[in-house]
Formats: sequence, C-alpha cells, structure tokens
Amino acid sequence: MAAEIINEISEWLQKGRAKNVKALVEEALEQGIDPKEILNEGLLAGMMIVGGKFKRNEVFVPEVLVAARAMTAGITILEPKLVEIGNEPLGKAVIGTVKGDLHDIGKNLVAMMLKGAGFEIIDLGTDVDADTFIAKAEEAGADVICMSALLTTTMPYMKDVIDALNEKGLRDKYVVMVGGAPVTSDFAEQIGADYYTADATTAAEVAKAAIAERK
Ligand code: B1M
Repeated sequence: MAAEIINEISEWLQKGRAKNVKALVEEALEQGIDPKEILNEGLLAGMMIVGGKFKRNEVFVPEVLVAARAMTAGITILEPKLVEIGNEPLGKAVIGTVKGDLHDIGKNLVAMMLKGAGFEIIDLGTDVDADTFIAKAEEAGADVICMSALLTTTMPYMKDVIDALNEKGLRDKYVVMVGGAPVTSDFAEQIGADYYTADATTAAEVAKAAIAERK
C-alpha cells in the first residue's frame, strides 16, 4: 500500500502534476507513511528520473520546470513534518549567476536538481558579486558555492570570487562548482574551481559525491 502511493507520487511528479502530487502526499501522511520515505522514495526519486531523462535529451527544460514545481508542491506539505522529526539536509549550497550576468534558467535548473538531491538551497539570484557569494555562504554555513555564467564576458568573474575566497582564507572551507554554456573543465581548472559540470543533473550528482567525500 505504502509502496503503491509512493510510486504514484513519483509518477505524477514526473508528469509535472503538482495538484496530484500535493493530494497524494497529504494522503500518504494521513496513512501514517514516514515523511522521509515520501521525500526520498517518492519526490526525490521522481525528480532524479526526470534529471536522467533531461541528461539524455528525452525531456527538455519545460518538462523539468513543471516537474520541479510539482516537487516543490509536495515538499511544502512535507516540510513541517520533516522539521518536527529533524530531517537534516544533505548539505547547504549557495547558488547564483555571477556579476554582470542576468541569465537564470540554467542556474534555476541546477538549484532544483540540487534541491532534488537533498540539498538546502540559498538562491542568490543573478548579478551576484563576490562579497555577496561569500557573505551568504558564511551566514548560511554552506558547504557548496555554485556559480553559473552564460556570457564569455562574465565567466572570468568566477575567478574573482575564488580569488576573494583565497584572500579571506576561506577557499578550503567550500566545494566550489562552476557551470554554464561557455564554461569548460579546462577553464574551471585554470581558475581553481573544484568541479565543472556541463548539466544540472550531473551538478547534483557531483555535489552529492563531493559532500559524501568530505564527511
Ligand atoms: Co542571452 N545570450 N543575452 N539572454 N541568451 C546567450 C547566452 C547567447 C549565447 C546568445 C547568442 O548570442 N547566441 C549570448 C552570449 C554570447 C557569448 O557570451 N559568447 C547572449 C547574449 C549576448 C546576451 C545579451 C548580451 C544580449 C544583449 O542584450 N545584447 C544579454 C545579456 C544580459 C546580461 O546577462 N547582462 C542577454 C539577455 C538574454 C535574455 C534576458 C533575453 C534571456 C535570459 C532570460 C533568463 O535567463 N531569465 C537570454 C537567453 C534566454 C539566452 C539564450 C537564448 C538561452 C540561455 C538559456 O537559458 N539556455 C542563450 C543562447 C543559448 O544558450 N542557446 C543566450 C537554457 C539553459 C537551460 O541552459 O543556462 O546553459 P544553460 O544551463 C545549462 C548548462 O549550462 C548547465 O546546466 C543547464 C542545463 O542542465 N549549467 C550549470 C548552468 N549553470 C550551471 C552551473 C553549474 C553546473 C552546470 O554548477 C554550479
């Protein structure tokens, strides 16, 4: 019975049907199913399936966005229960598009996938300067700093953020991840980032593995 409803949650999430997901999460809680099981086996598992399809070009940005909206609808219902039982997030990540850059679609996808992987996300938006990245990461006690850039003119600013982290003696405290269409793994290596990933799904997988390695 529990397996059936959890499977349905995952299926509706993959179809992006927020109302169905919300109703089923409520029903699952009424049935006394463990909120963690609903989160991990229903919502997050469904989002990982969507992520895999996105990576293989079987679904595209609009499908991922509606699935993420359905995931958020479910998580909103679960959140008070998870707080009650003290469900710890996997880690905390600050994410933003760097200074001078207003593109946010890819950054939002990365944020959603990280959330789907179990991270608490502090989304700083677009046009984010080094001081803000660092101040917010420090304030939140973040584990990961994620930077996105879509312009060849703004991607060098990622190095400014890493330089500022070094100047403050904070570089080793954080896993620094970079991405965005013009960014490459060579560039990431040159500027001293820890990881470059080409897509949002891989970013979530890599962040998860990096945190597991640190703990
Ligand atoms: Co702009 N734009 N744009 N634009 N725009 C590009 C990037 C461009 C390639 C178009 C072109 O000329 N062919 C070009 C850049 C050229 C260059 O630098 N070489 C360009 C330009 C020039 C500009 C303006 C300068 C145009 C102008 O005003 N003259 C201007 C700049 C504004 C600014 O930022 N200061 C501008 C403005 C805009 C809009 C506002 C109109 C709009 C943005 C809307 C928004 O984001 N809310 C826009 C758009 C939509 C695009 C294109 C068409 C699409 C970008 C996008 O959202 N892609 C783009 C052309 C293109 O890429 N085909 C273009 C979909 C998204 C899912 O992909 O962001 O790459 P992407 O994210 C991917 C991966 O890169 C990765 O995961 C995602 C998917 O899995 N990823 C990460 C992203 N961040 C990551 C971080 C990670 C890991 C992975 O770790 C932390």
